[in-house]
Amino acid sequence: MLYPKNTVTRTLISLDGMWKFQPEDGTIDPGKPLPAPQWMAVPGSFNSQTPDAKFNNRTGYFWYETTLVIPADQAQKRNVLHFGSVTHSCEVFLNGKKIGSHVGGFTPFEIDISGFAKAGDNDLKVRVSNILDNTTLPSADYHDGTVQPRFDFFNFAGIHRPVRLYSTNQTYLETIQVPYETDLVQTTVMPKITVHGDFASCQVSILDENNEVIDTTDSLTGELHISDTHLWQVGKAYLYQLRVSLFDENANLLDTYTHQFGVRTVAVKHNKFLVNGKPVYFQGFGRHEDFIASGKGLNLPLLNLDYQIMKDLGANSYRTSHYPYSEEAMQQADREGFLIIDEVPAVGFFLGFNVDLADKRVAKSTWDVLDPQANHEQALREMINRDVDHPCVVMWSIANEPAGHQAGAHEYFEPLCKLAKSLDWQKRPITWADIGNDDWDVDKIADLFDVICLNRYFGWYSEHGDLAAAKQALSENIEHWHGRFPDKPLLFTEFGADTVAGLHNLEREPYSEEYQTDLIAAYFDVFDKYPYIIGEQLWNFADFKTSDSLIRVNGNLKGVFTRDRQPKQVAGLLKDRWTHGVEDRAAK
Ligand code: GCB
Repeated sequence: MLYPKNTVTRTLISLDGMWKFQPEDGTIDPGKPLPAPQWMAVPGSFNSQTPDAKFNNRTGYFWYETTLVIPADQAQKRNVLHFGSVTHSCEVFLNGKKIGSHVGGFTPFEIDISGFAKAGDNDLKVRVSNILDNTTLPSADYHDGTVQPRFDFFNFAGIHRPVRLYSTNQTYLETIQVPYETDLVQTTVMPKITVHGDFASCQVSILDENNEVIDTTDSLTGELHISDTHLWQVGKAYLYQLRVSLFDENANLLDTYTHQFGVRTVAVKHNKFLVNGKPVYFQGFGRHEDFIASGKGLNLPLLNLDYQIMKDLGANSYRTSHYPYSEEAMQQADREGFLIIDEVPAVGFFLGFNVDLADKRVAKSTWDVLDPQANHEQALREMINRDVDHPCVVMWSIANEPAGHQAGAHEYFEPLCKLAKSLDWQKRPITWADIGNDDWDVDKIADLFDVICLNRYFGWYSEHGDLAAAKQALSENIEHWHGRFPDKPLLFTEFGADTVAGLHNLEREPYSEEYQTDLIAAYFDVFDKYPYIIGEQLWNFADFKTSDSLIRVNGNLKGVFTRDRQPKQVAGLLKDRWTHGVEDRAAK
């Protein structure tokens, strides 16, 4: 699936704006106008656009409605509706007829509406579900019409990313991927292009950043060459474009599309993570797509601000915890030279988490009770197909904090790891974010992955308030993991402390800005001792909304920034550290 763009042969119409919206209540007929609608902004979560908590927390089905106007000259063409994402699943109706559906809330899908749409006004309705259960990604307990999330972020739902109508001719480019081989100077590009329909000839060219053509072929399967390659580098992006054009026998243009890519290599070797053959050190965050009013909806000014804040601190990376972020976020990471760990929404795959925490014993294995394999495979396919050509993506994360220590975990993950490698022409490294319960002595899955990512909360959920003990536990944990997997790099993908912005405490106690600063500094002291630690990504970039619970006061407060992006004290520590010595940390 190609990211929708206007080109000489393609017209793009945005359907973003105010749509009509109504929770399902037995009165809705897809063939008739919604009987009692309210306004809802698209893109955006529906949960944070009213002050009514009961409404915002509701579980079930929700209807969106808008008028899709197709200009007469466009009606002759092939017309496609493209959704950036609808969370978590949906059915789409045009003029009262169901024309498609999609499961999975964080990846795009599209529907060819040519046979159903007419010139002029068309009634478009989307029936969205926010129901999650034992088969879905993310995972949740679904009982008596309510969802109990097994994850620590608010179950935002709705039409989260842009909705666009685009038109093509009957012959069109279906997919483009840009596999290449490079010795970092000479690059050979072997595009993989699929076309629907007939064409007489084609032209495939590589353009540099000045839009100069640097090589061309007249075959869809031809090789192209870049001599003196401008590499895509961390913090110093360079992006090429592959332009593909199809012609009929009279040399009329049938379709044309330009697809962006960057050239760089990624490898894991002897405890190091190499980009373009040089070790890198990941500095950055676990994050969330989360904000006031827009919820998880695409918010471009916020997206830009977040990159600027992260760059200002000297961050060079983040993990898309705990689901693939918008394509626009990945495009920006390509431009800014960020390193992205791209994560599927496999979160909450740990049954009996509380029981396990309390007495280290679970009645039944997660892998006997949950049944998410088919959806997990689908989510991996959709994420990798969407993001495979983004140079920013340097690693796939197959899950966050699964019960990797329970019986059946290895059998569950092995085929998914193979699938991830098989879908990716680059064979990027794969990882998962390990939870403390699935520790070095009980883990059954680490051998499947290239990098061990650790989420650890010494000094917070254990050794609470005692940083000397936390440092000791952290060091021991690192040494144990390294002892068991001496060749695998370790990357800390979560560590942090809930911190109430503005709370200061002379004794530097938990929840104060001082404690958060001390805890992060303590982790840094420990990390610097070990050459095989390849990075530090704090939890979290910013405070974020969660469901209510005894340990969540106005959400998760482990942000380095508040939800409205005001810095806490620890931001100064990060800037001091990250704007100095990153090369030394990478080379240590
Ligand atoms: C974790 C989870 C993350 C939570 C975090 C916390 O381990 O991966 O989703 O938000 O802990 O703050 O408890």
